Amino acid sequence: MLCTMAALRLAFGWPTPTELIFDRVFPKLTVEFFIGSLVKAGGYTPLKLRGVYGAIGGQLVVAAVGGVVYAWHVSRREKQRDWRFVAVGVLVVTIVMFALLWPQTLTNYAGLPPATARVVAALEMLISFGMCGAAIVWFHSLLTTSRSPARRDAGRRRFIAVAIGAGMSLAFGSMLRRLFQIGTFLYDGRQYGGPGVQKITPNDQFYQVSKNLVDPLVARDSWRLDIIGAVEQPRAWTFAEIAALPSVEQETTLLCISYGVGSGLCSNAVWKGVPLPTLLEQVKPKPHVAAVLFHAADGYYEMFRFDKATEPTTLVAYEMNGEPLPQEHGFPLRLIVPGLYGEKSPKWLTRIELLEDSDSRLRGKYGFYREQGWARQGDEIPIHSRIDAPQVWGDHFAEAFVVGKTHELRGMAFSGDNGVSKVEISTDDGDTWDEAEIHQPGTDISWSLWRYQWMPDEAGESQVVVRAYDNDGEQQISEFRDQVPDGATGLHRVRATVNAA
Ligand SMILES: Nc1nc2c(c(=O)[nH]1)N[C@H]1C(S)=C(S)[C@@H](COP(=O)(O)O)O[C@H]1N2
Ligand SMILES: [Mo]
Repeated sequence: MLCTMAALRLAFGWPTPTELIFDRVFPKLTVEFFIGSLVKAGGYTPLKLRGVYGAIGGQLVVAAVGGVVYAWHVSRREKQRDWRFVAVGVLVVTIVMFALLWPQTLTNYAGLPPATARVVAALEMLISFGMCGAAIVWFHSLLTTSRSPARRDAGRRRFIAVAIGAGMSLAFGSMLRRLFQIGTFLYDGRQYGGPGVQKITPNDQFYQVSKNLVDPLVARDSWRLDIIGAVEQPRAWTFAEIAALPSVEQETTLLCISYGVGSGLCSNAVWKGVPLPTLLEQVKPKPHVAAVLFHAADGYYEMFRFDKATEPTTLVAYEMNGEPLPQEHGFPLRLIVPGLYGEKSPKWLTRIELLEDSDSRLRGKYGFYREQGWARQGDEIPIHSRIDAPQVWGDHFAEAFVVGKTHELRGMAFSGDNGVSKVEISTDDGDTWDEAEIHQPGTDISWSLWRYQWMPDEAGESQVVVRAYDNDGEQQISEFRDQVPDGATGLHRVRATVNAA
């Protein structure tokens, strides 16, 4: 059964029940429980791995119980085997699992359109649970010795059973290794920061956040994007149809709600794509549309208010810094939603659903992260600023400053979707402030890079602090707030040691 699941996942991107169960359960956890487990496991990757081993163990236990029940049934009926009993069992388990996992059955890691994805998910379960049933019958008949004439034969049969079992374990192990190699473990949580920060983040250094064990590898030709729900004319587009529409190029910064003050889950790129309003015009939204709910190939779903979807800077993007969207950033197409936390910019987008204000999903909280309790207080990014250079280690500069010498401080400032008008630096823990130079200004929806020449005039310890203002002159919030669950606020403070010349 496990071999079948792994093979279907590797060859065709069919979702494994393990992944569907994870995604079904994850939104039901509270954000506090999730972060607590993550910290206990020592990070998101170790937590994901624990989940995988737990799930594999769990499936072995369930299959073993199935085997025991079958053996008990067969011996009670004094039969040699009973295919009917197994077939009914497999069907019942498939139906129950499919019903329990219904919302997640849209998942297809090759990017099949949602309706087909549902059929494929059902087929996957039927085939892999069927494999389990067949293996139980077959191993049982190999291992039952009551009717075999000679003891020698029984020994031989046992040997064959063990050899096949071992061979399958080896095959499963190697498929698991392959899945691990293409898994998110190597890049999920990648951060971008430090003295090397450039205005435009290179694609391979762009920060990365994924809920998945193995990210989708979408087949662009069979992939479709559809818009359904409260619209007059629902429709689906092929990739070529979207690429043929008038496009824009737009520099936009993304920032994850898990961005901690001074950390690196934030990057900036030039995205090319089609403004979402262009697609919305074609489907004619009904008058009382209040929100957009989107779905992705990995079963990810989130929503945001409708007026954000009608802004010309909300894009369906297919290029990043002049290249096709990299796989880990949402190939072939993702949403770019300026001003909202990164979780509202779905990658591997497959479906957009417009919801009327009467939709019950609006009143309950709905969304992969929203259900957990992230962004309860709103999904808009507040003003942020960060010191990137000289090199910072934890809460202090890596190297000491020298009295009378000029040192260049550098960093970024970002306000979501309201530009950056001013950046100020304090070298005395916020007692006095001096304006920094914005030498690489951004747009309303992208970060600005600033620099400041500091010549310390006395030796000792001090705190360097940065704060920014947006285009309305609003000042960055200085009160510290943890990133969990509503996103961080507070100023980036870095301890500096100043030595005498
Ligand atoms: N389909 C899908 N979209 C997704 C996610 C995901 O796991 N699956 N993660 C979200 C989160 S939490 C963030 S912060 C951004 C990260 O985008 P990036 O990895 O391209 O930087 O993608 C968002 N879109
Ligand atoms: Mo995120």
